[in-house]
Formats: sequence, C-alpha cells, structure tokens
Amino acid sequence: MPELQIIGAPQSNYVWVIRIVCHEKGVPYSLVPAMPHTPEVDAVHPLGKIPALRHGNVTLAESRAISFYIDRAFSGPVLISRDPTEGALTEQWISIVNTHFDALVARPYVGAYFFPGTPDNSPNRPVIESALPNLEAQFAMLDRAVAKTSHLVGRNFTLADMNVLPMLFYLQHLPESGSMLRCNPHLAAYYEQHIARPSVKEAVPPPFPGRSSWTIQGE
Ligand SMILES: N[C@@H](CCC(=O)N[C@@H](CS)C(=O)NCC(=O)O)C(=O)O
Repeated sequence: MPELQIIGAPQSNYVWVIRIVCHEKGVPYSLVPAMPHTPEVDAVHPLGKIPALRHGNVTLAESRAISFYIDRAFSGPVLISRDPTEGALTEQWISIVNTHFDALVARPYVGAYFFPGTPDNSPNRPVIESALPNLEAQFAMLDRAVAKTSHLVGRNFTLADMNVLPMLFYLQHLPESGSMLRCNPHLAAYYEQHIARPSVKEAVPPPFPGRSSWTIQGE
C-alpha cells in the first residue's frame, strides 16, 4: 500500500478532521505541513485550499471528498452509515456545519481574533460583534441536535461529529463563543465528551507561531 499523505497545516480545522478520520479508520498517514496557496497544495486543490490528499496515484481536494475516499478505500469502522436515512442525516449535518456554521459564522469570528487585519493586530471588533447573534443561534441549533444522544446522528461517532469538533475547539478558546458554548449544556457536555476521544485529542494542533496557547481571554 502506498503511503497516504495529508497535505496542509495542522491548525486547519479541516486538516484536523481528516486526521481524525484516519485515526478512526486505523489508516496510517503522514502529515505534509503546507499552507494554502503553496505549490504542493496548488498542485492538488484547484483553489489552493487545505487539506489535500495524495495516496499513490490518487490526488484529492476538499475534506468531504477526502473523507469519502478514506471511508470507502479502507476497511475499519464505517464513518458514514450505508443506511440511507442515517447516511443522509450525516450528510445533512456536514452540509449545515460546512456551509452555514463554519463558512458564514464561525470562520469569520475566529479569523477576527487570529487574522484580524487591523492596523495594530488587535481583534477585529466589528466582525466579532456582527457574528455574535448568528453564533448564538447556531450554538442553540447544535445544542438541540445533540441533546438526545450526545451525537449529531444516532448513537455512533460519525463523520458529522468528526467534522464539527475541530471548529468547536477553536470557539471554546475564544471569549464570547467560549461563554456561549458553556451556556448550552448539551453542546458543552458533547464537546467535553468527544474532545477527549483519542482520535480527536491526538491531533490537537500547536498554537500559531508566536502564541503559547489557543486561549484568548475576554476584556
Ligand atoms: N471546503 C473546503 C474548505 C477548506 C478550507 O477552507 N481550508 C482553509 C483552511 S481551514 C483554507 O485553505 N483557507 C485558505 C483560503 O481559503 O484561501 C474543505 O472542506 O476542505
């Protein structure tokens, strides 16, 4: 079997998702550290985004496609149920998280702390303030979703859970979103339960260069 390479920076939530997937499937891999829009990444992802994957002759972009490949190409636990309803619900939560929660709300908010684009590099308060109402609503949505079983779908740890946990990790370390997470009791319990899972814990990324921890305290 050729070596499976995950190409991307460990701090990317989507690179982390793929590392969780590999761990859950029992697939050995090597992480090839690379930033977006660098030659190794551009060679695979048409938009230069991370993660990218190389496995023998196979090259793939996009975390959902990469997860599909790993889930189907290797034996081990099934990460997206082959049952039509359970599988579709898993896709539903991946889609909601990727297109609404991550892209529109969480990513701009987290970026306003770590890549603020302000003259003095201080947090970008207008972006943070504008994200807060949506963040609150989407935390409440996720709280309801995990209330019954502490999983997004059924009683198993599926790709839907793997997909959301890295983003929750970043949100948990920031002031407003950390408080909101703690105020949603089902989501807080879900986070504490699954962040301790070996596949998730083992790929916790080091803080960005120049920072000693992920936590940013409130004012
Ligand atoms: N839809 C993509 C999103 C990947 C993504 O946004 N990656 C970020 C890092 S977490 C990135 O490469 N950002 C650089 C850019 O958007 O130009 C996936 O699921 O893989």
